Amino acid sequence: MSKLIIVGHKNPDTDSIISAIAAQELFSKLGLEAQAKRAGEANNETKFILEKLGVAMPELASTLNDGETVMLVDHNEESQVFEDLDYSKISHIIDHHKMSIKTESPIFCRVEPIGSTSTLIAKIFFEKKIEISQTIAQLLMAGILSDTLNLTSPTTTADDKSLLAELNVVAKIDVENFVAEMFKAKSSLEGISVEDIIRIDYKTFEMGSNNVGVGTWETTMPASVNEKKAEIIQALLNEKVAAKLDYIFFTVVDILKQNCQLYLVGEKEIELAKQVFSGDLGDQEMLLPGVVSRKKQIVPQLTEALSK
Ligand SMILES: [Mn+2]
Repeated sequence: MSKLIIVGHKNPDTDSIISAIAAQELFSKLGLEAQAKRAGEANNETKFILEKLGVAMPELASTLNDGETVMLVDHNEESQVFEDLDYSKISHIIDHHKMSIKTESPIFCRVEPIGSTSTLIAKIFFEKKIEISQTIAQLLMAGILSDTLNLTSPTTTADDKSLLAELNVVAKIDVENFVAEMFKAKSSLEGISVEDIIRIDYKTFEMGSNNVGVGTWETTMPASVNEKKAEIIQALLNEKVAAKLDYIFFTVVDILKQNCQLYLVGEKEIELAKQVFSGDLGDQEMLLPGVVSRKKQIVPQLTEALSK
């Protein structure tokens, strides 16, 4: 029998790591040999959650061994897949992003417009009536709360809310306290360099004929990041050149105030931002009230403008 390697996207966020761990549990209980891996260094929020719940960090994904196939969780875009992946080995996708990847043969695929991949894994547990351990229920709740910013992101659906409540019958956590601790860990800059700030939640996208990088830093303390704005903008400019990007953007999302500052590194970015968004333009930045989701409120709008 082949072994299923389960892995989330590069620059992994909490949902990407947790959905792999929970999928390992789910598919093992369904009788497959499954192992969760990660496609990069985990962030401080994810480290906090796994430590608190006593769960081991998955090992780094690498070249596949003979007889191994891959389940992609929380992504299906080529630019986000771990290095060294043989695309013919993709056998499953579980995701909540737009479809992008082409596979060489038919695969198992479950994609829904839902707040997190963790929500989707929880849904499959309940549909298949597979028993969920307390730890897995707690992990899945953390994944949902992280990706939906405690159910406030516009990506949040009714399923996220109802499955979160259903999971807590088993998980038994104090959600408000847990979320406050998670967001504190997410906002911590301990051990984080300026390069880390832009890399930790960073994705590249094809928009029309343009390659565009969009980094995000979600925080309850935007001032701690804004202090380093000049250095961050320089690091973004370096990345733009190194990766031959047409545009690079960065958002500092204020989780509590529900807005973001869009950092604008140069004239091209300023012009595009003026065309696409209606926020107040400041010094190399634009304030976007109500904008917290890269997936719903930044990327589609930029893509539309750059595809004309
Ligand atoms: Mn996700």
